[in-house]
Amino acid sequence: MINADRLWKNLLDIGEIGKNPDGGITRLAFTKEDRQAIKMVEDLMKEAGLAVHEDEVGNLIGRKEGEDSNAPAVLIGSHLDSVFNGGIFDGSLGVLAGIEVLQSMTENGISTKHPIEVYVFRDEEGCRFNFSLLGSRGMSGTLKVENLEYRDNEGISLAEAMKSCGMNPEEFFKASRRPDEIKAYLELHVEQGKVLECENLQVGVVTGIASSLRLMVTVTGKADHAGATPMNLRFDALAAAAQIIGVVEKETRATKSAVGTVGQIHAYPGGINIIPGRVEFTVDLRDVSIKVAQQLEKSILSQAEDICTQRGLKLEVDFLQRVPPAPCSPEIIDTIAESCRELGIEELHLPSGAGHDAMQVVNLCPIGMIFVRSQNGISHHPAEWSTPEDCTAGAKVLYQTVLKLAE
Ligand code: HGY
Ligand code: MN
Ligand code: MN
Ligand code: MN
Repeated sequence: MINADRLWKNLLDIGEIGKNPDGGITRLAFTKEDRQAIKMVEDLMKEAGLAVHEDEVGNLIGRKEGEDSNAPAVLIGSHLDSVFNGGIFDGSLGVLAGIEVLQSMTENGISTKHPIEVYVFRDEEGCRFNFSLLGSRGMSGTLKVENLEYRDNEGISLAEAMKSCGMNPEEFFKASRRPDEIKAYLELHVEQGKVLECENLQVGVVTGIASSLRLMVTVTGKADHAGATPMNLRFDALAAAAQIIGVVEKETRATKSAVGTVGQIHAYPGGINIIPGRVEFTVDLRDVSIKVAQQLEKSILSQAEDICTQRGLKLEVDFLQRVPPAPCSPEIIDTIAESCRELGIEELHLPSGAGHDAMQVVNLCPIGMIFVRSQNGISHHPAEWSTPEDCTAGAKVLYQTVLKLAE
């Protein structure tokens, strides 16, 4: 089976890269920290005896050959980039467990008909450029050239950041794989929620992944004197934005299933004694049902329009990304569940509220995901934690399932 101590040691080692004073990690795409983590994992892949290469969007790929090298490959993987001040398990667990599975197979003298590849997908979080799943879009052929024009808050574009890592962004399309090359994709990931913990279970079988809609909303009014301007003569962009943000929360709660978040807000010019003339804020909306997600989007945007019209302000909505919900393959769900039973691990079937690379790879092949319990359900935070025992249980289920899919 797998070498649990080696997996845990690698998790803690990679968790040191990009570590902040309060214990969180910041490893944004195409930064020094990101490159350091990629380098460490490249060395681990080589130690595991994998054939390693980086593709044209910066994905790192380690391949274990199959008895039939022309058979479609089984893919496993996840990401190494993080959010600002995030946790050490989000993404890294899936990458390191994938390498551990292949290294253990080789050490146990196990070969399979189908080749198996571990993917480290670049820029899954989309925290630096507000555009996520870059690597898995590139690999599944859904990346568009205009996507490389997204800029970070220093004005650096995705294309420029890729160039800074020695890549040629014009060749991004060469990263895409053909459907006939790939048999299935399997991702191990921390749950990032509280369901497994509430049920006191180590492992979850993911049934589907929620949609992801990301908006940049700009409200434009008129900056003016905070003291000399009577309330009825104001065009206050921040007061309007506050009303709209209240609508996001109210309408999302009313669905009883969706989630809605305003993670970033900037008011300009930003003086204590100036009425804000312009406000920019992000909206992140998700639901496992596309119907609920579309209805929610419509209701929020029409109320935002009304609020701005009544106040004589201008509303602009920039659609940063729209990814539909991704269903997991029933066959792979059954295979994961079978592995759990064989290992004596009780499993639970649940949807994923968090987004994952699997929601792009689903454009190429059937997908499956295995969750590991998150302590207090915390993630995207320094307190993100899963126990060595739970990580080992998840990695064992991954090992068992990969053997079945690749046999
Ligand atoms: O934002 C997400 O859902 C994921 O962590 N990328
Ligand atoms: Mn994440
Ligand atoms: Mn993740
Ligand atoms: Mn087969």
